[in-house]
Amino acid sequence: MQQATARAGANIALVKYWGKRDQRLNLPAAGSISITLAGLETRTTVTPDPALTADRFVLDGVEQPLARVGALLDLMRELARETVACRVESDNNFPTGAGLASSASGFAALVVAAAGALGLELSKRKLSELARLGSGSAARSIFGGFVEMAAGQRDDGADAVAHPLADPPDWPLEVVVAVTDAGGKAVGSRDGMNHTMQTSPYYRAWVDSVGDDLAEARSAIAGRDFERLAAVSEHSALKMHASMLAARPGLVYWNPATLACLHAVRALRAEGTGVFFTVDAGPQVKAVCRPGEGERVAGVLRGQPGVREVIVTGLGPGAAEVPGS
Ligand code: 2P0
Repeated sequence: MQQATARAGANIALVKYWGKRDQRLNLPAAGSISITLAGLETRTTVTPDPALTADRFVLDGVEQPLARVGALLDLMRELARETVACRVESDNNFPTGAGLASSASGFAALVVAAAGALGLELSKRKLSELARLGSGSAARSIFGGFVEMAAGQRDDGADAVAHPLADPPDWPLEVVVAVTDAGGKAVGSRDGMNHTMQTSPYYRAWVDSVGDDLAEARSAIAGRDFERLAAVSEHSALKMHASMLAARPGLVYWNPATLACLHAVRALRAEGTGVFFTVDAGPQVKAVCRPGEGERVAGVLRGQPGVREVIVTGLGPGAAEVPGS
């Protein structure tokens, strides 16, 4: 056993995940397709320490309740036939909990670092399954570039894992993140999706329509067809938000700056710029751009009222141990 450090990029879904078929194992009700980002990442160090009586988890310098991190460490220790307590130190280079998928990069980095620290040699498929237990979207950040997450059919979740569709250099799209509110969100993803499942009359229609969106996105990615990917991605994002808006009480994650950015992206596309938007369970807008269009789109989004910060990035690799750490 030894200290190990891993990094993982956040990912943003183009075909969204919203709803579960099993709460305990965190099994999604439908598949999803995402892109893993280069610039928004979590770095996590796991240090097995026989002097500790219990695990400790420090995020961005602040001690946190163990919760899902402790449960995942328990499971991985069981796989390694170890009992040693661990110190987990994790840092995000972007705002935590504001709809920038910090749980995705966080749990992906955690499982890779913990596997290294506990001496576990695991396949990426197994790492994806373990990351999913921490957070459904984390299963996707194990891989880089374009990634598909399967809903799976098995009760034990062994087939609810992600797999890569295309590597970043194959289609180097750019991504502009417009941060419209740096604070934490009012309702977390997990509570928000459960509330939508339980109360939204549109939830069933949402789940039933994801299969068609996945097929369309898969085919658009295989053919590098930006216009088709734009259409299906905006449709999936707006449809997910429609299901949330129809919950009781309705979940409204957007603020005026969010909406200003959506209109700005549509206006850019109408003028011929290769760009489309997506929005997760938070107020930030992610604009996905054809290679070379990112800076121009960033300039326009920076000028929208209420936009606090704009981050320009691209597609990145999957989670990996940091050598020599
Ligand atoms: C996604 N989101 O596909 C969707 C779109 C947010 C909106 O995956 O309960 O933090 O831990 O499995 O992964 C965020 O949900 O939820 C998410 P859990 P997670 O990216």
